[in-house]
Amino acid sequence: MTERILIKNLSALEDGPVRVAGWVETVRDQKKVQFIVLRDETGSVQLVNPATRELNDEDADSATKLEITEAISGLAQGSFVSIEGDLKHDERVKLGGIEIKIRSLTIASEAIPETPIASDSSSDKRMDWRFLDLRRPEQNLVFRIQTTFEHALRTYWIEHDFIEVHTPKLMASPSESRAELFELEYFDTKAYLAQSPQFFKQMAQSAGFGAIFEIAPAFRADPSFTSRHATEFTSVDAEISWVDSHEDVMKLHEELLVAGFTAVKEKHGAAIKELFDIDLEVPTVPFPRIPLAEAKQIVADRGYEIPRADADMDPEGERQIAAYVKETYGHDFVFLTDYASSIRPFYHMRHADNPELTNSYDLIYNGVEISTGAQREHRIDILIEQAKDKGMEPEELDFYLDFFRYGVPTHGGFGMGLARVLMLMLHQQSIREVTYLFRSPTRLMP
Ligand code: AMO
Repeated sequence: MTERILIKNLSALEDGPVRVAGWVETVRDQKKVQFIVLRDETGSVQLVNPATRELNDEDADSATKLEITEAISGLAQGSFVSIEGDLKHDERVKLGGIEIKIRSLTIASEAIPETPIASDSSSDKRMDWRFLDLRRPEQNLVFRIQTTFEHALRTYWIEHDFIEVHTPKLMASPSESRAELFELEYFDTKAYLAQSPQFFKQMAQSAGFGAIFEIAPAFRADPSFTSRHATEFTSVDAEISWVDSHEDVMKLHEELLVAGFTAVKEKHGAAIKELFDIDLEVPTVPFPRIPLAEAKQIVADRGYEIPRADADMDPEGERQIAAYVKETYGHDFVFLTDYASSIRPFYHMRHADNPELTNSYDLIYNGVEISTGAQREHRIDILIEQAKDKGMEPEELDFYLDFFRYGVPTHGGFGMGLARVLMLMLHQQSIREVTYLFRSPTRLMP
């Protein structure tokens, strides 16, 4: 059998025999001629078949032609077929200026004619039928972009001597807080699903790994239904040794994002414009940095009062500060820095001259938090004090505290939600649109 050609590569070929395979998008069955639009994972192409409606003694091939015609007449949208035929360039063909005249057709799998979802189906219905929803070209592009983005991050990390780690997702203790924790039976004891790789990325610092990264699932038993929360999400994590402050972490973070966005723009910029009508911008460095207290004042001056002054920015506050940053610096990203220790985890280093503040940041992109980063407290006595300060029992954390008892460099890092980056990059309403299979308090299927 001739080699299968991806549809995107057809236009570069000369007229002649080809084989393509994919699923049937539409069939137009006219009396004298039949048209199929066939789509594969790279694009769509028009197939044409001059219809043979009855046997003709003068044509030795008429039985085969009749069979093909009848097969096409009965083809349901969504069926997967393989076609051999003759490629012809023809400017009059609207779809890419090429057409394939069918010589043979093999049906790999017939679809049920009634498709369960349509373009106006609700998001929930589409999620129920995610495999069909994913056939949309926009969805296909999302996951190509994700692949390119992750590849670019990995390339950056490898070029900068990072080590990739795979930390366990089954844990004996919570990694972030007692809230939002999935607990499960683990033989005759309890286990928890990792909320982040936090403790184990810090362990790598004590192990002398220097700089590490991980892209892996994280779990949060978050009962809320928002556009930015999932109960399982892909977390992009990095941790580096020998930082002087969170500034070193932010520098890494922005360089990494520039690498990711540059690769996505180069490879998919035209498709993003075509399918999402977005001119993707590669951010410039340095990203603006604003201390959280100052950001809250800016937002207040714009007339928005954050509901709890002692708390984190709320979503509207994030939108307001992003609007300010866009107007003032023309930038889509902003680091909000120096969060109050009262709203940060015990492992964040506090300011030497003001323990009320931490060496930490959140990164906001197009008005939504995509990441948290910090310099970590590496001095065991202070770390224990900070844990107690947060009402934690140091005994429970002993395995973690050991990492700091046998020598550890200064260090810091960040965790970033992959789906949030994609959602904001592609102006989507929710992370569920850019998550392969979304998990929420009420969604465990498919
Ligand atoms: P944090 O809890 O802020 O920090 O999480 C880091 C980033 O992970 C993403 N994220 C989520 N994405 C989807 N659904 C969720 N339920 C969800 N929760 C978090 C967000 C968020 O900014 N250990 C620290 C990071 C660090 O300091 O290295 C941590 O987990 O994009």
